[in-house]
Amino acid sequence: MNKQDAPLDLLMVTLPPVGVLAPLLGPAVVFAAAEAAGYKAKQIDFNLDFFLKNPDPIVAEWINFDSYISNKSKQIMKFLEPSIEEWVTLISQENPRWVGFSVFSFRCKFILDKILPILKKRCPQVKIAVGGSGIINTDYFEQMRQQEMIAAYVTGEGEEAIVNILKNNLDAPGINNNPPTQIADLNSIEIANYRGLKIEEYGKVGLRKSKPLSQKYNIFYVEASRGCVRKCSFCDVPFMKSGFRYRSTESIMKEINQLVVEHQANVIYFVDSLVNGSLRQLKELCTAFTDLKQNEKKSLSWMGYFIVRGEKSFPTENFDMLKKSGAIQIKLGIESGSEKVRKDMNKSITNEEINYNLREFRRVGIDVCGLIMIGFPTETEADYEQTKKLIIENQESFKSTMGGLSISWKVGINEHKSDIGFNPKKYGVNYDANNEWYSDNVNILITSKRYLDICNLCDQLGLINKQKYSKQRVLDAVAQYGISESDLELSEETLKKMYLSYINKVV
Ligand code: B12
Ligand code: SF4
Repeated sequence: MNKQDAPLDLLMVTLPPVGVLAPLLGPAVVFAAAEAAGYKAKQIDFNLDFFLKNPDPIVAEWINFDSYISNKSKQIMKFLEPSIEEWVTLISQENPRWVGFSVFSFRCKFILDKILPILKKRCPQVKIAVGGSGIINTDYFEQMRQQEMIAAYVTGEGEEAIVNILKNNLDAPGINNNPPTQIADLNSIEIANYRGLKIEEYGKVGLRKSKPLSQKYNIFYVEASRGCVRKCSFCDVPFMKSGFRYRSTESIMKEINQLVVEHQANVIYFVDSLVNGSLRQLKELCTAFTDLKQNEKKSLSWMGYFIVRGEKSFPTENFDMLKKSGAIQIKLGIESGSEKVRKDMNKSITNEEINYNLREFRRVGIDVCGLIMIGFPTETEADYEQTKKLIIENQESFKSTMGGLSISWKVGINEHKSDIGFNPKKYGVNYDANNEWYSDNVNILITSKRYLDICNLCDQLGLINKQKYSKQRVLDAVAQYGISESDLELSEETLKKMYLSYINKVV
């Protein structure tokens, strides 16, 4: 039998909900690894399909959908049910040996819960593997495995795991709760393969349709490194992608050249946890970008995540180097305006270092998106005020088309593979009857009050909050505690008392 007639070994599927700025990298590299190992594979993006088929307001609701807190699930299901039917039909027509669901974040669990029972019923012969950053609560996935809803779940890197799965070697590292190992040499990984995806639709559908940004930019994700050089207490990267490793500049540029030639990429979005983990690699990359732009007259820019560094390790000329190489947007991990809170986060950067970075990015003209976290368990009202102060003092740095702030509403602790998730008591964290965490300083009411307050501040200053949750979502969450929008205007002290009286009553 030639390969064309052979049965399909793997159908890789991108599960919703996730953005559609560009095709996701995770499934595309797993797909590439399966093909390189000689398996017959196809890939499809159910998430993009949902964007293409549904109106903007539904997509807007869906993209920020969080089934834990939203009361909108019935409304969403009306739009999802027909899609789920079609997706299951498509899988049954392809009839692969394995379906590989790529689970981008914890939010995708909702859709898994809906699709798996239908798929199992209609295609009992198809084996199901799940992998991706969303595989955090291994108890849940182990239970799904025991109920035979899935045959394999993968924690950690998927390139070697998928090959073991296709060999039916389910005792291999990273599969079904076996501890993952790490790929030491990132240069050995196959380059992402987007074959079969509707590449031309990304960045242009749904919410993006009306935005001129997307017409100008043809964005692709690239990964230059894995892991991180720091260990912030709220972050799962040190546990999920531990050990900082990076690819050679040659291998990265080979991928970028391919994206430019085959897909006319003009913006590279580095998905690494940080692009300035290795200063040597960053300098090499900047030189390679500058050369490519100059020698081949290519219009190419890039964006990525950045850790704040002091002037000694990152002098001012480095900011000029970033600009010259085509950096257009940097996501900067600031988290809090309070040095004390950042210390508790194990992120010991000073306010002076933050100000230095913001000043320099402004000087050279690179947009900054500041990553801010409201309501860390040790954050007092005075600490929170310092965060507001930092934003107000540096507002000019966040005023740009691609910049702004990304303010997260609730610090993820439950089920999180982070120091705070493993050791909540160390940070004074307790749980209430709704399984929401609280501490002496912070609870869901106080976090919500601070969050809405800081969103108001952004509006007043004309800054965009990139990670905007709808106000309704926050109000839905506090309504469980009998708290209305006007109650959130009460003082923190009063809200603390109301919260304590609620939990004491319930417990
Ligand atoms: C780029 C990115 C984004 C972008 C792009 C998403 C998009 N398409 O628009 C933006 C900024 C929009 C974004 C948004 C969000 N993100 Co985000 N994002 C990332 C980031 C930085 C990179 C993802 C990536 O491409 N990685 C590189 C690829 C190669 O790795 P990978 O996806 O993990 O895939 C590997 C394995 O997981 C595995 N694998 C993947 N799929 C499969 C499938 C099978 C079958 C197998 C076997 C293996 C396998 O193999 C791959 C290769 O080793 C990650 C952090 C990180 N460094 O990974 C966070 C991350 C994925 N995001 C995260 C979150 C929480 C979010 C948000 C929910 C934040 C929020 N509160 O709004 C939103 C939700 C998405 C949305 N609404 O669009 C979390 C997920 C945590 C979790 N466990 O749920 C992460 C891990 C960051 C973090 N540490 O907290 N995100
Ligand atoms: S928050 Fe950023 S700097 Fe801190 S450990 Fe996570 S990825 Fe690294």
